[in-house]
Order: sequence, then structure tokens, then C-alpha cells
Amino acid sequence: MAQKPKLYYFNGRGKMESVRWLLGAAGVEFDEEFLETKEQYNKLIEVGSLLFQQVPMVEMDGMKIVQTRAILNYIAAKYNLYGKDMKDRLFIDMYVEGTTDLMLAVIPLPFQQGDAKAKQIDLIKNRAVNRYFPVYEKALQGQDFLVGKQLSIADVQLLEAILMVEEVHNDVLSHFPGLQAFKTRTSEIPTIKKFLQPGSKRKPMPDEKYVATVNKILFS
Ligand SMILES: N[C@@H](CCC(=O)N[C@@H](CS)C(=O)NCC(=O)O)C(=O)O
Repeated sequence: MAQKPKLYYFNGRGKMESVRWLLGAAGVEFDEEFLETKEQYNKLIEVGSLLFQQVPMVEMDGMKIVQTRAILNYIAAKYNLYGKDMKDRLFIDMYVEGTTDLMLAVIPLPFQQGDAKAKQIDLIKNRAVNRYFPVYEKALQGQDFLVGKQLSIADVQLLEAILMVEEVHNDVLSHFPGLQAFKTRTSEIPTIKKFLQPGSKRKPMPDEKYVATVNKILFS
């Protein structure tokens, strides 16, 4: 039997969370090694496990894969979550980059404070409501999935992004009925439903301990 993928990252969301979501949606079980100390991180670099001295890193199919986008594309292609042809993939890529940009506005929040944090929270709502969500609302008119007739990484990441933004602005979907329906529908897909349940590998909102660990390992 093939080995389970093994994820190397901090015990929190960051750049690895979309990988956890995608494996969860694909119904693939995985193991994780959480970085708790600088020594652990330096050791991975010393033994040559991190091509660019960075995490996320995923060990799967005999490879040590880095760069979040490369990891996600490989998993999406392997588990049939990457459309049916080149044109599908092009649209999937565009939608995924949009949700990635939106999530990259949310990910730094736990590391910010005061005015900078307040401005970032405003920016997230503005970008979600005026730039990103209208695009997805339109794309989903009359169809269940963003691209074609099957679930893709674009749908998985859109649901992740919606839930992430809702944690900061719980009314953010109030003017997006299509996205509300999408959220309900997609959350009922069995693999995703399981991933959304307590006790899954999904990570909670980052807390102070996570922030302190990342700061200690990367910036001290
Ligand atoms: N382009 C990379 C960036 C990865 C990245 O910035 N990782 C951070 C942790 S979230 C890191 O390892 N930083 C250490 C460093 O860059 O030296 C990706 O998308 O995976």
C-alpha cells in the first residue's frame, strides 16, 4: 500500500492549510510533523529536505515537494480535482489565484496589532465584497461548480476562503446568494463534510501559541 503523504509545517494554518483542505476533499489520509523548535527546522534544511529552505514541504510518492502552488497542483492533478483539459485548468488556476490572494490578506492577521490590524480587517472586507466574491458569484450562476461539471481545487479553495473571511466578517456573504448556496452545497460533499467536523486535520484560527512558535523558529 502506498505511504500516506506526510506534511511538514507548523501546527497551524498558514500556507499549509489549503493543502490540508485539498487532501481532505480528495479523501486522502495524511500524517503531519509539526515544527516546534528551530533545531527541527534547521535539521530539515541540513539534510536537504527543503529545496528552498522553506516550508510547507510534503513528502509523497517518494518526493519531497515544496512550493505551495506546486504541492497543490500535484495533488489536484493526481486526485482528479484539476478539470478535464487545459482550458479548464486555465480557469481553475485563475480562480485559485484569486482565492489565494484573498486568503493571503487574512493569513497575516494574527501577526498584526493595533491600527495595522484594523486596516487589514477593513481591507479584507473591501477586497472580498468588491473584488473577489462578485467574480465567483457570477461564475456560479446556473452551475454547481466553478469550472465544468465537477469539483475542482477552485471550489475547495473558494469554500476555504469563504469560511476564513466569515471568521473575520460573519455577514460577508449577505449580498451573495449564489455563494451562500455554494457554501451549503459544497459543505455537504461527504469528504468535505468530514473535514469540517471536529477532530479532523483542519486547523483552528491561529492563536498566540502558533504566532509565538512561528516567530521563534523563523525570526529569532
Ligand atoms: N513560495 C513559497 C513561500 C514559502 C514560505 O514563505 N514559507 C515560510 C513559512 S510560511 C518560510 O519557510 N520562511 C522561511 C524563509 O523564507 O526563510 C510557497 O508558497 O510555498
